[in-house]
Amino acid sequence: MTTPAEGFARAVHDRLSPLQPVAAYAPSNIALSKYWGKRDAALNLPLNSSLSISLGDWGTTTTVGPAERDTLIFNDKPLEPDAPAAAKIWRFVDHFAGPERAPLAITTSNTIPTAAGLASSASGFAALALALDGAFDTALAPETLSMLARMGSGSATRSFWHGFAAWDKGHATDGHDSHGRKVTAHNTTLRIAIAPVDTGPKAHSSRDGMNHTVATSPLFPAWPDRADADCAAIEAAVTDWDFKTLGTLAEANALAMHATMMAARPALTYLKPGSWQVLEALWQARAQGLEAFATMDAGANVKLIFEAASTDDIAAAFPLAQIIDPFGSPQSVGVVANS
Ligand code: 2P0
Repeated sequence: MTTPAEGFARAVHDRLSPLQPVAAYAPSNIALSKYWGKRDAALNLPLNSSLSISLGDWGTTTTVGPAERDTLIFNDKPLEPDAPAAAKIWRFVDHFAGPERAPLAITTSNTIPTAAGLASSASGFAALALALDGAFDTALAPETLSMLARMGSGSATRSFWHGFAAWDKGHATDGHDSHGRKVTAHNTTLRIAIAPVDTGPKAHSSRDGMNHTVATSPLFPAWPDRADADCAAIEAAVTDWDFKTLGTLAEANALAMHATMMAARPALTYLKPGSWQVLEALWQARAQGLEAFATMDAGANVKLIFEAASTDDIAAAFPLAQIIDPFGSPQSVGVVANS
């Protein structure tokens, strides 16, 4: 069995003091083909591959630098080291820089509007890995940083690139081949709209939700192969740019993931009546010719997928939705400034 500490030690050989404060940016992402279920909980190894679109300038900026004692500022508020979110972050830092590391000051802030109700662990762990790489001058490749960020949060593997990214599940028991990679598309017309349904904290973390689904859902055994097939077909639809196939498969994949959860015992659902209202409205609009599709994650909000030409129709049909252009001159991924 490989431990996370061994996984990190293989990639980060030197135990250095941070040279300088470094800020790094990583975008959040939304899966078009979902990650749901782990084959190794300690290393965060998935049972299936997944594919996402990054959210441009919706993401996280994190600064890491030398300090007299460990401090962590999260969205302008100091976080005590034993708060659950802080403990996860410091564990990651200890793995990266070694338990004997010098004290660090970490400041992290999200540009994702709170009202969007999106989780930020994906961009958070990606930005942290990029900032640590800069501060310790380890100069690791994005794929290696993605592999390390996976041990903070699985979806972070896909937050190292703008545009489309795939997380190949890999086969090695030590997880070295389970990381993200950029998927190049020649088309930049994809747009996302977040239809807010419930922006409060969720009752079940996605980590607990997926573990419960794997352990108890009689529908789960059908999921990993189905999800891998969807992922490959969605990647082909991205590279060939077949938007209708992409959207149709993404919506079906999301509903299949939610079906595995609803069949869990006891049942688990992140969707609320408002989620179904958005879906009904979408399906009615689609029957009348609007080419748009939906995807939902471990929360009640519905994300609409469409092409730029449908933006006005989406804004009219879903006036509360926040529209994101993933390709609109976002801040570059990686180190942004020496502060
Ligand atoms: C995804 N989700 O592919 C899926 C779809 C939620 C639903 O990745 O346990 O926070 O830290 O690896 O990455 C959310 O799970 O879970 C997620 P951990 P993570 O985006």
